Amino acid sequence: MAFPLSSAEQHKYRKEGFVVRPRVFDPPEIDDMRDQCERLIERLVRNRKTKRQKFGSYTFDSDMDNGVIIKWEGDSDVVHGIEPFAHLSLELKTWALDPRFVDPMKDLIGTEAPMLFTEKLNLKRPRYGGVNPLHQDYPYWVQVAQEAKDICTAMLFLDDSTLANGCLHVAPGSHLGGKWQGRADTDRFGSNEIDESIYDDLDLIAVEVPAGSVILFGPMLVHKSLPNTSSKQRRALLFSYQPAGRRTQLEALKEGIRKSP
Ligand SMILES: O=C(O)CCC(=O)C(=O)O
Repeated sequence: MAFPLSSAEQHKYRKEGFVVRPRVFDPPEIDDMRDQCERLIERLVRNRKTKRQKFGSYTFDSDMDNGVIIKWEGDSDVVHGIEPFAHLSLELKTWALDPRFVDPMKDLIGTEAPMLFTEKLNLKRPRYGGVNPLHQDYPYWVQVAQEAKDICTAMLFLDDSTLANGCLHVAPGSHLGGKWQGRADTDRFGSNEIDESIYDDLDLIAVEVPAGSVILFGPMLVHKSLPNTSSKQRRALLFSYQPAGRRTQLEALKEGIRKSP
């Protein structure tokens, strides 16, 4: 393996629940991915005028012709994100198979052949990009995946990610505390969001990273991100892997099983 986890990274992952690898991809590679992402978004949302539904903090639009969920910034025409999308872009699917993603996943998941469970493109557009509320991925996935506990995510930042444009915040060690308590003041989907008022001693750190950096984390890590109040983009690709042969998010969508955040 060319990019396995070092023993220091394995230690940090066990203790804190995440690992940061700065500048894994170089600027021309990031340019290519940004370009593919923008083309895909343009193709999916051009002239789209379908009914949207609000669940928890999100506004959804299910595009079942393309097998993709589009998340919008409320009722605006600004896209918040899409999922899953590997079946819609051979180029982005090929990037997801890059050993810089797959090699560390072999160590994290403990499998020789990690395969994609789902893929998200999260956009925080300048001045519009909204919040991703405090959550663990596990409760969203537990009804969709065959073994949600085995899914790990590589989040690649396509832009410099700062406090101002909505970088990721993580709670080190939070993955060791089981499932955190969800909101009781919203719909069933929204109850997957963590009730922040219960955890007033929550210790979140902001992970500011340059474009091309990757954060690796598991399904129990508590994390969130804030709105983009800057004039700069904050785009990120999240590739989530699991052992081969298990149901994917796309298959679950086609079978009518619930969506994820
Ligand atoms: O894009 C972000 O900042 C948040 C990512 C995340 O937590 C998610 O999509 O579930």
